[in-house]
Amino acid sequence: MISKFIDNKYDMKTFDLKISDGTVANATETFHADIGIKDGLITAIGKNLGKAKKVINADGKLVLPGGIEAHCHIEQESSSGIMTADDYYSGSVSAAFGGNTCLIPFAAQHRGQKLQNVLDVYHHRARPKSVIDYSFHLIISDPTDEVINIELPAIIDQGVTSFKVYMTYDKLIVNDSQMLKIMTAAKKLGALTMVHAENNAMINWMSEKLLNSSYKAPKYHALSHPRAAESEAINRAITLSTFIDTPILIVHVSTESGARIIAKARYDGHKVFGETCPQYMFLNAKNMDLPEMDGAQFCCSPPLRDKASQKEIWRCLQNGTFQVYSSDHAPYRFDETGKLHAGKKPTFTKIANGLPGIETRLPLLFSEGYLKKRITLNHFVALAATNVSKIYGLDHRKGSITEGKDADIAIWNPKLKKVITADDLHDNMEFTPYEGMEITGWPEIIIQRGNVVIEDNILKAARGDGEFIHRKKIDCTGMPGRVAPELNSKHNFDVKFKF
Ligand code: DUC
Ligand code: ZN
Ligand code: ZN
Repeated sequence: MISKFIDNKYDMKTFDLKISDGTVANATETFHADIGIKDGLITAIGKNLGKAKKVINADGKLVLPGGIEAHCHIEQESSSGIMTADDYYSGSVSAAFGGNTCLIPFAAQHRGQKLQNVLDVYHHRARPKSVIDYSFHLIISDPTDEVINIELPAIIDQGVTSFKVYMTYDKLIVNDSQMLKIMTAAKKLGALTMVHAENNAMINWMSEKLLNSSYKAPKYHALSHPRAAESEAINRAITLSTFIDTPILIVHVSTESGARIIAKARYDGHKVFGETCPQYMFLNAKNMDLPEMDGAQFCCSPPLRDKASQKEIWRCLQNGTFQVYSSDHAPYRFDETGKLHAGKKPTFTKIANGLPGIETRLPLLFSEGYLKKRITLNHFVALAATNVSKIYGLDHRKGSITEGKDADIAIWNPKLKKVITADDLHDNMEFTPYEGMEITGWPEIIIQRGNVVIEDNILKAARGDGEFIHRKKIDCTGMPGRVAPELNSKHNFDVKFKF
């Protein structure tokens, strides 16, 4: 029962922790209250709550749900065998300093691998190291019958209820028939298919043309992944998923044309979600026009676009086309372990793809989105945590400041100004694409299940304090979807398809 504003109700109880006098915000409301925490849970929200073993005074601060980072690559081997620079310790510490209390990185299947072995490896990597809670999305690159019909259901039963597929990259790509097979399984099992949507043939065609004319520098990576490659693939992925009426989430959308396809599908009632990332809002391809190999630091896929695209992506975040805002933290250092793994001067096709950003995701949005009045504080919270908790089946535990939920809280100082610099960040990278940006508003105190993770700029949590969170199946209640007439026995001569 909500006890907000009920005075003295909790006088007789002693909380483990009380956060007093803060301005609390959820995705739907903002109010002034104290929060009482006991046994890792939020047990009271109100005034004059009574005693606590520890009290944090949040006067003048914003008390928000801990962020949930739903797209990041941590201690993951790429398909070319390069390991990301962050393991579950540095990745989770950096996430926590950026206002997060939960992560959902990828557990990547490479061809020939059994899903259970893949998941076990990632549990083994995360369990002893993560300082905050975590789940995983699978990456499926080898959808054999065995994988889809036998291995995948077992993984979903273990609370890993989403997976990513790629429409590009030679060692990851799944074709349309495989997509249909995977999506049909997702429909049956209550899982969510996440899609990296770029047309592989268009990328290869452009890359060949550029290289044949000796355009090899990092900045040409941006040209080699045309906007139309993204929109074509988004259209195809959504067409396949809506044909069989199964939920789909298009990750890291960088184009207006792609966003429009998502918006139209949502307007039509389909179970379609969209995600974008800070790099498409704060950076553009001009950042790549640097001497020598320096532009490699900005190579990511889909690539950075232009200023006009930035504006459109902001608009689509504001208007709800994108429900998810993630960092896509893919940390590859600017050396032979990462960006330059294929030599000192590789062509743009051989540069590791991805940008770091797990610690800057929320401060960037807070400063440039909320404080500059592009979005409300409640929308900030929705994008930081609540939407992800609902879409990915975490809302029984996380995503809002509500009695009964995990006491995962980030206390923000809305007045603190700091210039972003790689030296101050806690990931294992030596650069940040946001170097030199002045940001107002930073998280100062991070609390996970009632325990202080960060206070006074000091990490208080230990390796392994984070726990694996079993996620629920995907709930698309309220998204009507449509069964294709050919699959609907009322319209198809009574053919009954067995999925
Ligand atoms: N896709 C991602 O999701 N991250 C990094 C690179 C990529 O292709
Ligand atoms: Zn991707
Ligand atoms: Zn990614």
